[in-house]
Amino acid sequence: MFAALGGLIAGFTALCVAELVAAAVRPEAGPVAAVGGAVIDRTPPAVKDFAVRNFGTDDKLVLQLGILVLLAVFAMAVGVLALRYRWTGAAAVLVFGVVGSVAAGGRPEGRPTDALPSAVGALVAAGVLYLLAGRLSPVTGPPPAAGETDDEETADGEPADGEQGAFDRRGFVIAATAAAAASAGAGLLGRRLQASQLAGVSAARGDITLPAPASPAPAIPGGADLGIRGLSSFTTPNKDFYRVDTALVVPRVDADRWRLRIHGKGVSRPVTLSFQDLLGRELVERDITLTCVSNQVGGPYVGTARWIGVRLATLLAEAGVKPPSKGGPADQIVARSVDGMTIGTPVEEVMDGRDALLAVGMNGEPLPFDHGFPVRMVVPGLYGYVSACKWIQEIELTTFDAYDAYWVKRDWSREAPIKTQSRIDTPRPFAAPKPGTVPVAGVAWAQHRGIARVEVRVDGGEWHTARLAAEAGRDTWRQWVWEWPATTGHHTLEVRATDRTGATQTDKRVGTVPDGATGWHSVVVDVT
Ligand SMILES: Nc1nc2c(c(=O)[nH]1)N[C@H]1C(S)=C(S)[C@@H](COP(=O)(O)O)O[C@H]1N2
Ligand SMILES: [Mo]
Repeated sequence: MFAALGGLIAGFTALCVAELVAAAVRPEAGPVAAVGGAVIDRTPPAVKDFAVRNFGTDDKLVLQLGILVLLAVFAMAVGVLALRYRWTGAAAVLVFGVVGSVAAGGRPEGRPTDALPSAVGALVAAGVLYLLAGRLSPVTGPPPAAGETDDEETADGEPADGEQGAFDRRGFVIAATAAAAASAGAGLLGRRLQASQLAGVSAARGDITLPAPASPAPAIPGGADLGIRGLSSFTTPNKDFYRVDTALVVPRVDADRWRLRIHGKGVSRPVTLSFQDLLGRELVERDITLTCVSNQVGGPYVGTARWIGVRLATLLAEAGVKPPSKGGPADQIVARSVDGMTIGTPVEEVMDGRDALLAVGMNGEPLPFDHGFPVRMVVPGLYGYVSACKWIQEIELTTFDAYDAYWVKRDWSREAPIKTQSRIDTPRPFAAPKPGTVPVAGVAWAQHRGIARVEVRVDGGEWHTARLAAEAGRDTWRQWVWEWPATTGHHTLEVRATDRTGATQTDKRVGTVPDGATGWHSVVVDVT
């Protein structure tokens, strides 16, 4: 019992000390974040998909809790081990340090110093465990005076803590308390330092004023938002915008020190741009709907924002890049983020005239940290994993043959245009509306093709054409509504959309891997 407690305290020490060192190195290098990141990198697509689906954005919290629980179990085991074999126990703690260090240094963006938090944390923890284990070993020399053997375990003849003899309990408790308190102090100080660093970057973001765009977004037609209760608003507020990424610690980039490098195959004039360089260029503002390939039929990973940024095609053309159709040698743009993500986007689509942006703003403010501050890519019509690199810092022109980006190495498709989809937002599943007219409403999207028609049917009957909201553009979703004359009973509502190429959404259900889910969204309701 005491041995396990000693192990736990040593584990706690390791984490707290590592937190303090991470404040000096960088928050991402902390052991839990590093091991978590390494786990994410190695998660098979099916599991990642399961995590995104079941825990949503909480998947990261679940992962971190899982790591902590495992660590606690191991720490207790190591504590028990240390009781018997002091040196081996301390050495076992160092093994954890090595795991954390390798995980931190081995991340795609890992730097050698990233190994420090885990390494230092483990060293200190090994020392603490060694000392605590020493307090637990039977006291040699004369047995303690009768008055000092003070508890039940020894009183009934059972040695304390299994086969352990009498030990200096008071000494252990004092040492353990001191170790725990010192660790907590170090941990709190580490957190404090990290928080004040973050506060500095946040304040700097708050001070940024985005210039007015040279090309403002076309006005959203009044009828684009049907204003129906339960229906997603046309523009998704930043705080409600879905977030999907592999970052356990959201990168906080200093915009003043940020640079973007454009180089590679067919780049005759490589460039490096600063944030001010971007703000000084012609800014374009557009409403664009972003969608995640991991979105299930009917799922939440889709949203529309008003993005402001620089046209990527213009920057590429200035750098001398030509699309493959004009004889350019590169067919893939590989975007790299500060957190080591790589995202491969076809050059042809980026340069075909669509509003592919290096975005600096989202819904009237600088990009939120969660959504890629200071700069990210947004390309209408392509799923986020092949187009929407957040925290971008490098654009390399290459070929699809020469390089597979992060998700492609993990079984997702090289190219992934967004599939035509529609979703019923209201009524909600298992809602119980009253008989009579019930508005069935939702959104449909087929970015860069546009939505031409949406149809709804009840219980597999005839399709009814829904009323479409005014079209804001081909790159955004479109709301729709159908007034359902609902009758009492259990009913299944289904929806399908047709895009402007005339293609109707297939009813064939496929999962999200490798290039996006298909099938019709259905909702079951009980009219009473
Ligand atoms: N650096 C980085 N950029 C990234 C990702 C990521 O994991 N890391 N995920 C991509 C995916 S899969 C999607 S769907 C979009 C989501 O953007 P959002 O979180 O702003 O909605 O970001 C893309 N850009
Ligand atoms: Mo995604």
